[in-house]
Amino acid sequence: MIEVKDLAKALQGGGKLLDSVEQFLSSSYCGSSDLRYQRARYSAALARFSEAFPDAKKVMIARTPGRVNLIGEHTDYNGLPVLPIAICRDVVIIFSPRKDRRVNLVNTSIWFPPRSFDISGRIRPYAAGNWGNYAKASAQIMQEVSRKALIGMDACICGDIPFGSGLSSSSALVVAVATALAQVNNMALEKRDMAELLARGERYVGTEGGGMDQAISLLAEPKKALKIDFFPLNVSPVSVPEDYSFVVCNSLIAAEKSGAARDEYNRRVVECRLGVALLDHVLTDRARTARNLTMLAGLKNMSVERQMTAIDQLPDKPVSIKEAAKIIGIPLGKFRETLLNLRGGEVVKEPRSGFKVKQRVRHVLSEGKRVEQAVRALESGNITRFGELMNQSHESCARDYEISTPEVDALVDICLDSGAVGARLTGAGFGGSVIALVQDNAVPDFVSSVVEQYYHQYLPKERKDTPVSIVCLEDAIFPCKPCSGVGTLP
Ligand code: NG1
Repeated sequence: MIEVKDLAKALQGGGKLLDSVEQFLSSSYCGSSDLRYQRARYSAALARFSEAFPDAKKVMIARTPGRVNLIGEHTDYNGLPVLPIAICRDVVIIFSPRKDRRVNLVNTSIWFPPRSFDISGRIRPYAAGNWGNYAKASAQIMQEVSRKALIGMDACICGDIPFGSGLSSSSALVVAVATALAQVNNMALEKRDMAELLARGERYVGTEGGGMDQAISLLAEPKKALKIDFFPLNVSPVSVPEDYSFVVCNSLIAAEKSGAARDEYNRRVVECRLGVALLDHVLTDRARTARNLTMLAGLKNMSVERQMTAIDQLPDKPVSIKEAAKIIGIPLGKFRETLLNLRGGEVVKEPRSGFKVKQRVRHVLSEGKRVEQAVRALESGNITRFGELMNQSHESCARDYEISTPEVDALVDICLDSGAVGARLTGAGFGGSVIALVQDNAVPDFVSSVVEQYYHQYLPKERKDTPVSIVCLEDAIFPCKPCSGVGTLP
């Protein structure tokens, strides 16, 4: 642990911890923000920590980055790969162990009021949408895997990942709190195990997410994207072109994962499960040998042509679970239950109009292929091809998976018109951010053009309810290079 006073001195530019603190801070930025900014930010977090917990004299720090996914959307929970990078925006947690089981959290942002709870094997969640639920999610899963009763901590959180923007601020928070709890309880967990664990843990908040966000926040490497495979989790670093930036452009349409977007997300999960059941039926060979397909990933080694032939046999129109059970020829009761019950305990409502299976499966399988092609394009330095694949991915997300919005589509078009080699929505969708691939020396002109066309012209005209004038544009549009994953001090 480090003395609060020594940390404060180092953040002011002096004292015995200066070198180690500056080295730690520098892992937090990738050129778009400077050391001065990080010092000011950490100083504010330390001041807030000391104000809330004046008796704590020694602390530890962890930082966990947000991410942008370059390609591979809604593939992770289907067992197909993704290709994200960690970004320079992160969650910082300054913390100190307690003797009891209490977790006391304060936040430097007024949007997130203090939260306190006790760690136990069954922590009751706050109401949906409460930021404290992400900390509870971490505490509950960490307790689940520990043989002893975990002790709590006093902690201050300071994040600069814009929330509701598809940049995974929620998983960065989950990883930050879990990392801190692991430290104060001397739990030695491999990062890969922790990533799998926290993917499961975050389902506490009610979304049946895959494992991309937690994995990249923990395992990211500077200058590399990570191709992540699932079940089991496996990561392979992929170099990205050094003279290009990934520019994040927030549509400013909030993708709140605690509300309607969560229901839409979970519905996609059920649609994919239904796809698995129906494909298993149509692919069962003439000898009636069942293929035992459990995930869409089970079809990943099929050629594109064979995948398309299989998809062609799925019903064109949306299907109800009753209709699907009839097609497959199995009893309805158990089938409905296994499809609609999520692992976090939520039950998905069946839409009156039925589930759109065919187009969802078409997106997921084609997106899985695009990730493989995108990795090959990067490895061979074919940036134009990589950009084309980003554009195709967006098209598939918008048309088949229906996770875009008119604003996000308009922003993608504006990005391409402003000089991006490729542009697409990133993350769960339903609003959130677009990621654009832009050559470094073209970034300033690109940013001016998008600011003018989208933030000054399009958005105020189309969405009078979105207060662009009070948004800090540096938080809405910023270039990124791949950053490192979780860091701790000492
Ligand atoms: P975001 O954008 O952070 O809500 C979600 C899931 C990912 C992945 C993407 C879509 C969580 C925590 N994250 O990300 O696992 O499925 O959507 O590719 O649910």
